[in-house]
Amino acid sequence: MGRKAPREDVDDSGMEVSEPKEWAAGVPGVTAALRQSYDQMGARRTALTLLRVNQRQGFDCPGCAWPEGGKRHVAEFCENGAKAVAEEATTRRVTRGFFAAHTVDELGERSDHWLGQQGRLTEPMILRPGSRHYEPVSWDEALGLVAAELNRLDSPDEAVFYTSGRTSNEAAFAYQLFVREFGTNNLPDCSNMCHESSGSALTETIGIGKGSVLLEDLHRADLIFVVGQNPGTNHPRMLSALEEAKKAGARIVAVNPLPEAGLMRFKNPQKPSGVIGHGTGLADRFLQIRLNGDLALFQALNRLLLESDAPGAIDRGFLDEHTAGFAAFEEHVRALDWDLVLEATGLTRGEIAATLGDVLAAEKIVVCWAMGLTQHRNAVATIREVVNFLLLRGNIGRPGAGVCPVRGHSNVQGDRTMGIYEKPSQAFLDALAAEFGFEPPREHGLDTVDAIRAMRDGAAKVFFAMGGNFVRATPDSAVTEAAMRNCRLTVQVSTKLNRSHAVTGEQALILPTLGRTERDVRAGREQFVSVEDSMGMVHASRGRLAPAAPSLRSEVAIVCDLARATLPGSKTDWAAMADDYDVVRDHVARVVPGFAGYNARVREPGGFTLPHAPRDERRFPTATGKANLTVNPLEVLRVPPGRLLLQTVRSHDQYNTTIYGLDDRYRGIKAGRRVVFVNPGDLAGLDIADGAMVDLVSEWTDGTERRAPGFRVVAYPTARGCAAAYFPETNVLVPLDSTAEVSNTPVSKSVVIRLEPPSEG
Ligand SMILES: Nc1nc2c(c(=O)[nH]1)N[C@H]1C(S)=C(S)[C@@H](COP(=O)(O)OP(=O)(O)OC[C@H]3O[C@@H](n4cnc5c(=O)[nH]c(N)nc54)[C@H](O)[C@@H]3O)O[C@H]1N2
Ligand SMILES: Nc1nc2c(c(=O)[nH]1)N[C@H]1C(S)=C(S)[C@@H](COP(=O)(O)OP(=O)(O)OC[C@H]3O[C@@H](n4cnc5c(=O)[nH]c(N)nc54)[C@H](O)[C@@H]3O)O[C@H]1N2
Ligand SMILES: [Mo]
Repeated sequence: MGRKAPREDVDDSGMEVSEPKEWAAGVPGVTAALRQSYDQMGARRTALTLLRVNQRQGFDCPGCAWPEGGKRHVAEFCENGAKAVAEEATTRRVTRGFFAAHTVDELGERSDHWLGQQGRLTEPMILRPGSRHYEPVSWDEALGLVAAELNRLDSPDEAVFYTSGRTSNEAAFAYQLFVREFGTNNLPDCSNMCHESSGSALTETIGIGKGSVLLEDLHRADLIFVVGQNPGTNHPRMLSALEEAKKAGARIVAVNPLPEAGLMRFKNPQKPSGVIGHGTGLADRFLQIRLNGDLALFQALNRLLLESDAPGAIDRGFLDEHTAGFAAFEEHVRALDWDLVLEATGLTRGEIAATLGDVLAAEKIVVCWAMGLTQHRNAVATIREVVNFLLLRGNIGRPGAGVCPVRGHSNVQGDRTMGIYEKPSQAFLDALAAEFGFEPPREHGLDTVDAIRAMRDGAAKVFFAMGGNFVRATPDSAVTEAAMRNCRLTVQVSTKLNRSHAVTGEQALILPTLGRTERDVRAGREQFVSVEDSMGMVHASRGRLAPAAPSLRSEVAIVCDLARATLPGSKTDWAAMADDYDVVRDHVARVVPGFAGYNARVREPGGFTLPHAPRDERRFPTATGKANLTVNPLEVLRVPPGRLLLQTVRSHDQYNTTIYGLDDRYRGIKAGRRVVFVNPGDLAGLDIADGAMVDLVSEWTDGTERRAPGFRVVAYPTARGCAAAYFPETNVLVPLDSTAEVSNTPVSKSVVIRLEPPSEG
């Protein structure tokens, strides 16, 4: 198994642009995945590893949080899952020699792609004050330093503990316990930038911040809305579920400014017909909505439902028995202004009326959504309106119907369940206090945006990250980077090199950890971890590969070892937890509702499903004891003349800030990432040619401007007035203060920009 040299850093000079594709997956998907896997790990390891993904005795795919389903195919993975695995199972290594050869400043100048291509981190490294090179450090010294820096803070609230969503349940539970014993609720996580808006809206309206459907509900639905989501790239296995639903007679409505490939046509690589045939045309209706038009769309549908004289247009019995707030909701929606609806959505009345026809013909409706709904200023209001829409026809709490926020990171939902939350409930804290015999802090902690503000202002001095790539994933890159540099100590528990290792506090540590694919042996016994998918199913994950390097520690062990170093007086059995994850799970079973018998049930084939009161019993544990209909004012997001509304999206060749490659196959982009997709009609109006080079300049309400230089304009069939470009390159354009109401999520999907001639040669 030969070690492959990393590809050279690539510029965009060889970029090729062609027509976007109408179909997704099929043979080109499999070929692309295998090519990258061979490249990263050679043929034998590719075969061994990919066959273990999502199998009962294997590991959970680190790609997305889409559930596995009952019958598993021999190869239960998708192109992008395979890329996620290859990225972790790569045979390339970052050694002490690498750090001796590159200063941190040099690393800071490299692209995200290049950094990721260097391979797996292999030993703890330290950047000492004043030094420009990381050097090796022992685990004891590294953890001792973190403990010393934490203990010299004036208050535990001067430390921030971030989590990305790959962390297992066991590691997450131990981590939040350590942080709370230390004395703070400063537990921001990637969820703050992701589905926080969904959690906020759902908790208020149905009493639990999670989706209410299982995989079989999707299979049984009559009508499925896929709103603000690009499953062909980001949740490819969801396409199989949609295909199955269609075969059973479901209609699918795609709501998106972009005609995303997987929704238009899908070739299932797991089936012979998908490999050679024409595939399934998934979406029956495509509503090419303007960015941020969804609140208006669902409010319009709700008004039409209230006005309809079709029998059973709304479910009176359900509304009377199970909901609160109908009168105020009805009054508000009946006064809806159609002109505003058409302006906000960019759709015609005919399109909306036809969609109402789909709705009236459907007994069971599921609405699926992702970042296209959650990352707007009024995201929470929009999702509340989606809930109104479902409640009107009793579409929550019965088979084949419900809300389906499709999560991102493979265990982002489980991390929250385990207590990774800056606003924990008092009941959760009471349970922790009872189990572990300490008084946890009760005040709310900092979320991601507030943590950046605190570091910027010197109110937080130690930053600790359990995974992720904080400086790249967060908005307002220049502000965030300055905030990180303002810290006394920044610590990254990571598998791969990224920009957060190069933009550091006065001192910095890299603590290398095992990934999902690797065998985890503690005290001579093989351990396994567990995760919760997007539908509340909890199951075990066992790595099989030999660890990337002998000195890697598991996340559970790192947390427990750090806790012992930091909290000498702790009564918690940290050493026992580190050596036997069953001990962690026994604690979880007594603290977290729904986990009784955790150790036994997680060992059953397929794991177990967490309880969900609205789904299981049509019980809504909200403040009113009922499902809440809400009033959501409609404001149209108006853009000044000559400006566009920019959304920042993922290409087909990236996982958040990890850039696998430089192609976006479905959108017709090859060998480049600095592109901006604009409607040809808008380009004509702006007098800018397809292929021109421009700077993107964002304009914020306080008069400040931000610039991302050097993008190639691509004429593209996006909705009028709307542009799209890839993150993280465009994060520099998103102002830190531009966040969603209630959820405080950065507004990454509606940034007002203008296109300017390039400032640099
Ligand atoms: N391969 C791969 N898989 C991933 C990820 C990855 O980066 N790569 N990331 C993971 C994570 S953490 C997450 S959160 C998910 C993200 O999954 P997605 O939410 O699918 O990711 P985005 O690329 O942000 O795509 C947003 C989609 O919403 C549409 N959209 C944007 N604004 C609006 C709007 O105002 N209204 C409507 N109706 N549509 C809109 C965009 O055109 C696009 O299709 O994927 C997860 N899975
Ligand atoms: N403009 C804009 N910004 C966005 C978004 C957007 O749509 N637009 N999306 C937002 C969303 S939805 C999300 S979820 C965030 C993502 O934010 P993050 O979760 O912080 O970012 P990732 O890029 O997923 O993190 C990648 C890094 O995680 C580490 N890693 C990978 N696997 C493991 C593991 O098993 N253990 C540990 N300890 N480390 C590991 C590797 O070192 C890798 O470099 O970004 C957000 N930022
Ligand atoms: Mo996410």
